[in-house]
Amino acid sequence: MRLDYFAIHGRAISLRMALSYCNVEFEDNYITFKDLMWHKKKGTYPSGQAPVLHLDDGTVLSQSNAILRYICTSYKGRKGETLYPGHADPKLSWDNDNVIEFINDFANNDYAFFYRTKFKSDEY
Ligand SMILES: N[C@@H](CCC(=O)N[C@@H](CS)C(=O)NCC(=O)O)C(=O)O
Repeated sequence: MRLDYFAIHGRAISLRMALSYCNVEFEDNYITFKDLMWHKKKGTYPSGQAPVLHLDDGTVLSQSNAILRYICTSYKGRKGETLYPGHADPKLSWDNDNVIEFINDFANNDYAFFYRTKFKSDEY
């Protein structure tokens, strides 16, 4: 499994944390802005955006929150606990989605501003 994203926390920190917490081995592949533009041009990333998770069977997943749900549905946590139970526990799933949406609001409103002021685009 390989995760493609910049060498920043951004939209990949939750994925890196979830994969680590679930003891899933993955390659943390740091890409550059130029790499992203290449993938965009070639159409190799489903939404033309990063992060992207490459599964061992060749499937390429995009959209950070959808990837997070995929990880938390597919794997158990360190203590063997279910992280995203879906229909089995709608309230716990809502609890998780509530946090995800909160972070999403932050990501949509503040990440771009923060990273644009911190880095030039080709330094990502
Ligand atoms: N909704 C997407 C947004 C992803 C996104 O905007 N990624 C940025 C990097 S942080 C990107 O790839 N930007 C290039 C573009 O949208 O053309 C997600 O959560 O994965």
